[in-house]
Amino acid sequence: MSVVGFDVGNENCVIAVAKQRGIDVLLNDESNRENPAMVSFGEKQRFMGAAAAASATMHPKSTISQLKRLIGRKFREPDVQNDLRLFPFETSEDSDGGIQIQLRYMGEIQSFSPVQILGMLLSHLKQIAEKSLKTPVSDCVIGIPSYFTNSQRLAYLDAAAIAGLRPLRLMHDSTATALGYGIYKTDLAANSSPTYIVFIDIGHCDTQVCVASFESGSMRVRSHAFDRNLGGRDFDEVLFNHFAVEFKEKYNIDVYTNTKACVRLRASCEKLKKVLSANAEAQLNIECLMEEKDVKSFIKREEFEKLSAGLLERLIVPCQKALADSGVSLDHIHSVELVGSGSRIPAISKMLSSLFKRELGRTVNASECVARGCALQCAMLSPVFRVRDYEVQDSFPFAIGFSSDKGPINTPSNELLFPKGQIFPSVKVLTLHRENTFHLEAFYANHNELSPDLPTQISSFMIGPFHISHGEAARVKVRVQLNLHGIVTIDSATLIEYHKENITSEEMISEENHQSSAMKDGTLDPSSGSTGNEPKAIKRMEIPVVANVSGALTKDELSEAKQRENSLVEQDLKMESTKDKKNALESFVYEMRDKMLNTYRNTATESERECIARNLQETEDWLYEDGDDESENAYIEKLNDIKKLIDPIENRFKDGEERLQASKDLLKTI
Ligand code: ATP
Ligand code: K
Ligand code: MG
Repeated sequence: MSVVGFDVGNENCVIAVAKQRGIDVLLNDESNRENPAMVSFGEKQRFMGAAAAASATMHPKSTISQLKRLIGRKFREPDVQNDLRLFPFETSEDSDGGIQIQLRYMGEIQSFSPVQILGMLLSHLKQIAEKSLKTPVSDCVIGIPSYFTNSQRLAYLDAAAIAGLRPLRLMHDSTATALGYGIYKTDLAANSSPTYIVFIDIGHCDTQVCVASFESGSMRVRSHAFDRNLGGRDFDEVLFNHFAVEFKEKYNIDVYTNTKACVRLRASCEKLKKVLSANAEAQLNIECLMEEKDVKSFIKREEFEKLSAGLLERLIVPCQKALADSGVSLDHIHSVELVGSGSRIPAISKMLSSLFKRELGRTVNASECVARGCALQCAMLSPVFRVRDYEVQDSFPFAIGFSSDKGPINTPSNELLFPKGQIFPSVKVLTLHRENTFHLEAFYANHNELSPDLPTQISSFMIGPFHISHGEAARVKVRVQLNLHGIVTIDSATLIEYHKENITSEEMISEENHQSSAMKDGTLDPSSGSTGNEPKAIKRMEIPVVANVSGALTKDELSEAKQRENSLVEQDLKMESTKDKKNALESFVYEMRDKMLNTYRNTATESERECIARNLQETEDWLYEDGDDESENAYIEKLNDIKKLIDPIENRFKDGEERLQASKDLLKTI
């Protein structure tokens, strides 16, 4: 069983694996370490990763990228609408307000949810890993942005399940980076006070900042901050808009009205941006962009930097926020590590090093750190692997509150159930005074932290039914968890009845020390987390909990999605083997044509030669016309037909060769 980490980016995916001697990044078929995060639908088969990227400009409307932007989101959210305007593929709203992607496949328009498409991508990454490692891959850790909501996290788990993966943890990208940084840095242990590091990850669509502290044998995330809508692609867009305006004037074309032109110009602007990272100026040349016009232009790095001044300015915000939330002052920061390929723009590091008043650290592999950290975490969580003891404490970036039919539930100090910055996984036990079925509601408590257009609701739970015999003396203990994935669950609800005269316990919230509770046998210890002196229970009973979770697939939906994925895989395999058969026929035609002219020249009669030459020509013509897109069997039959004509000649030739050899051998013995 392998131990694998996946960084699924909006643009690039990286796969890392833990081996005894360290972490390796896996290569794909093209020998690249990064895999384009794309899925493309051809007429009769899908293409993934590098193959999908190759068909993106040819089939813009059926090539899906930047999946993380859509996963676990609702169609009408303004952020989503903004993204959809940029995407070349068609979408619509489903009956639950979710997103459906429409594209042509097998001769008709078909719909897929972002979860299904992410499942395809994950399954592709899984295949690359399995091929490279030559073992099945299932246990894994997958990186996610720290700002993902409960539904986005659930959607990731569903997509992983469709792909046949078992995530041991969905891990915040920056936490993974920090783990990879800290575990090998034994010098951090030498200091008596913690070492504070800032990690800044600028990806294709987002920016994530985190402050982490390192001590001997442990690390702890102090804060996460982010800008969900600021990444490399925004710099591409600056160039795109600049040239769109220029081309309108210069060539009188409006690229905004033409999907293919948009896709091509965007791709060229991204390339241009990369050129400008290493050069002071860059040329743009696109043949036949639209209306049969070739376009040409040129830009200096200076001008690009001026155009992106507003974006650079925005980068400051999450950096300052992370620092402020961590409570660590700038002069206590040991180093600032810049990662994510979006950060390769020179103006970005210039701006950040003046903001943090120092040279930026470059200890971390900027494009592989997330996957490497995930693989390490997977090794730590996997029972089959031994890693040195190292404690990872992550903190949750959103405050989570609970309310019941009776109103909000707060701690005695009037705090929320999981305040912002809560170290997780975390278990809290609610002790409530209820006499029959009740509801609990989990929600993100601070709308501003969340992004104004995301729903604050997380899940609702129905606890019950139950019956009590001693009204006053009964309490319900609800075990609430913010789990390793950052998902809110209710693990259990227990009805506990006491002797009436004994009851002292009021409604309360207590924190469960999950290390010690793990050693108990799963039943709830009434004293856990409380100050002790609790009365003896006379009766305890498990109460059913029904969760109404928004964002997750039901069991039936999940198995349906898995089935659909299986039949898509089958169709892909069928098309692959059809292609192989077609190629085999084609090369057989060329090989035989050559042999008939050379090797078999003297073995075949003239009429045989003519007949076969005619047949080979006919087959070749067929391959380019009617036979261009035929069934696997059609190619096999054609191949057999020609073989039947050639076999007698081949046999005669072999006999001749054998006789020749025999006479040679005879000569030698004489
Ligand atoms: P996300 O983290 O948003 O999910 P991702 O992890 O796929 O996305 P990265 O691979 O870290 O993103 O970065 C991709 C971005 O980096 C793209 O916008 C790409 O254009 C940009 N990029 C790559 N190389 C360079 C370069 N040399 N100069 C400038 N930008 C670059
Ligand atoms: K990446
Ligand atoms: Mg990334």
